[in-house]
Amino acid sequence: MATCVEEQKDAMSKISFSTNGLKMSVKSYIFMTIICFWSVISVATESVPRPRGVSLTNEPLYRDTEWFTCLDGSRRIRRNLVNDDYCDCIDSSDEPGTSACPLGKFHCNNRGFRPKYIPTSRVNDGICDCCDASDEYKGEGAIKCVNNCRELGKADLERRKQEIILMNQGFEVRQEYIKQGAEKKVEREESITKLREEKELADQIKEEKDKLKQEAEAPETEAKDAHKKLWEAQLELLKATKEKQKTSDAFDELDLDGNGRVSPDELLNHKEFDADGDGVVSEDEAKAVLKGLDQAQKSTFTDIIWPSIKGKFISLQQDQSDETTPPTTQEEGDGGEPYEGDMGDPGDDYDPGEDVDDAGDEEDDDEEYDKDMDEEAIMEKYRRNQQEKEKKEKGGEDEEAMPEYDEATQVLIEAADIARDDFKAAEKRSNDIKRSIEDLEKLLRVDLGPHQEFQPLQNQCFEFTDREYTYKLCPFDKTSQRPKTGGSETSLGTWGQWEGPVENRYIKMKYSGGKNCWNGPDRSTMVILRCGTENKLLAASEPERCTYEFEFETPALCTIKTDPQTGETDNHDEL
Ligand code: MAN
Repeated sequence: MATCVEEQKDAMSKISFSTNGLKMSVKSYIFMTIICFWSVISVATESVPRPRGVSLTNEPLYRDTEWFTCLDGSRRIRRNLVNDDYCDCIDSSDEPGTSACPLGKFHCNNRGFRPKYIPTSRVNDGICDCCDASDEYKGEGAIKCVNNCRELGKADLERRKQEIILMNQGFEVRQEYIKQGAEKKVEREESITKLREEKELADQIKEEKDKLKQEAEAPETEAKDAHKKLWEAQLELLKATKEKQKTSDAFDELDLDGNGRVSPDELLNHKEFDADGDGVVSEDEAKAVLKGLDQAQKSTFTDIIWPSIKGKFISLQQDQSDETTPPTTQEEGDGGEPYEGDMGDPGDDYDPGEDVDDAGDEEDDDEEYDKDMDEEAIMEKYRRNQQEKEKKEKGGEDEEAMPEYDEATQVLIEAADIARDDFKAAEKRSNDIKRSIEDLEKLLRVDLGPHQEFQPLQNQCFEFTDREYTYKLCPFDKTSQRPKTGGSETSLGTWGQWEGPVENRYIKMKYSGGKNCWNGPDRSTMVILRCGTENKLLAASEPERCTYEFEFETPALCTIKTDPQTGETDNHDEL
C-alpha cells in the first residue's frame, strides 16, 4: 500500500517536471490511482503483504494466504513457509527475501532509479547492493544502508538528457547529410548525362580523325612501300655486284700464276679443300674441287665451280686481314705460306723481331711487319690496320641501310604523323570521358544508405592508433593497418557490403579480401557503427587472428530524435 502511494506520488512529481509531457504524466497518474484503488481493495480483503524480494509483477503469485506454489509448479507449500529462511522449492522461489536458497533472486524496487534483481546470496551479507537499501535487514548490528535511489535517478536522468541532446545533434547533422547525399546523387547523375553527351561528340570527332588518319596514311604507305621496293631492288643489285666481285676476287686469288685459269695445284694451300681431313690438300682433292677439270677459266669458275665452293672457300688474304690480334711469331708448318703469318696475343710468345710476312698481298703489306721494325712500331701498325678494318665494316653496314625517304614521301609522312597525333588526342579524350563516366557510375552504385546519408563519408578516411598500429577506415573504399614504428600499410580489406541484420542493415560494414594472413585467411574487417555527433574511429581490435573489428561513430546513424523533456521519440527518416 505504501508502495502504491509512493508510485502515485512519483506520477504526481512527473506532472510538475514537465508541461510538455503533461499528457503522458496525467495518464500515468490516472493509471496509478486505479492500481492504488484496486490494491486498497485487495489489501482490505486479503491483507497479505508482498513478501520481501518479490517484484510488483510477481506479487500476485504470493498473494494466497494459505498456500504458495513454487513458481516452477513443482511443489505446493504452506504460505507461511515463504521467506522462512529454509529452502523448500527447487527453483528457490519460496525464499526471495533470504539467502537460504542457492538460486534465489531478490528484487530491489529501487524506487526513483532502476529496479534490479540481485542473487539472494547477497541478501543481508553486510554489503549494500540495492540503492533503496532493501537487501540488508534493519535492526541492531545490521549495516546501515542509505537509500540514494533518488540521487542516482536524478544523475541518470541528467546523463540520459545529455545523451539525448547529443543524439539530437547527431540527428540534425544526419538531416544535413541526407540533404548533401541527395544533392550529390543528383549532381553525379547530371554529370553522367553531360559526360555522355560529351562522349558522343568526342566519338564523332574521333571517327572523323580516324578517317583523316586513314586518308593520310594511304598515300604515305604507298610512298613508303615504293621507296622500300626500290631500295630492295637496289640492294639486290648491290648484293649481286658484291657477289660477282667476290667470285672474281676468289678467282684472282686462286689463280696464283695469273694466267687466267685456276688449276688444281693452285688450290693446295687452301686447307678448306682437305676433304679427308688428313691435313693436306691432295691433287685429287684439288681436282675434285674443280669438278675433275685440269683447269678452269674465269667463266667456268664463276658458273660451275664457285657456286659449289663459295660456302667453304676461305680467302687467305681475308684470313690475314681478319686477324684481330697483333702479330707474333710465325707458326710452325709451311713456313712462308700466305696464311701462316698468324698473329697471336702480344704476350710472352710475342717476338717483334720475327718475320710476319703476310704473303705479299699488296705492296704496302710487304712492309707491314718489317723485320727491322721495333715492337712499338709493329703495334702501331697493327692498331691502324684494326681501325681501317672497323671503318670498312661500318661502311658496309651503312651501305646496306635504307636511304632516307625522298622529300615528297617526307611530306606525306609528316602529314600522316599530324593526322595520327590528332586521332590519338581524339581517342584519348573519348577514353578519358568514358573513364569518368565509369567512375561516377561506380560511385552511384555504392549503397550510401536509404537516404544517401552516408554519402559525406565517401572520399574521407579516419584513423585510430593503439599501442602497436594505426588503423585506417576509408568508408566505402578500404581498411588498413600501419605499424606505429613505421613500415608499409597492410590492407585489412576493401569495401564489401552492409552487414547488419535485415531490420538494421546499416549498423555494420564489411571489408574483405585484404592481405592474406600467413597460414590463415585473407584479412577482413567488420566495422560496427553507432550514432555520434561526429565521424570518429573509436576503436580497433583483432578478435580473431587477421579478422579485425572497428568501432565507428557517425551522425549518419542518428536516426532517432528524442524530446529531452518527455522522452518521446521521433524515428522518421524523411526530411
Ligand atoms: C601482422 C598484423 C597482425 C596480424 C599478424 C598475423 O603482424 O597484421 O594484426 O595478427 O600480422 O601474422
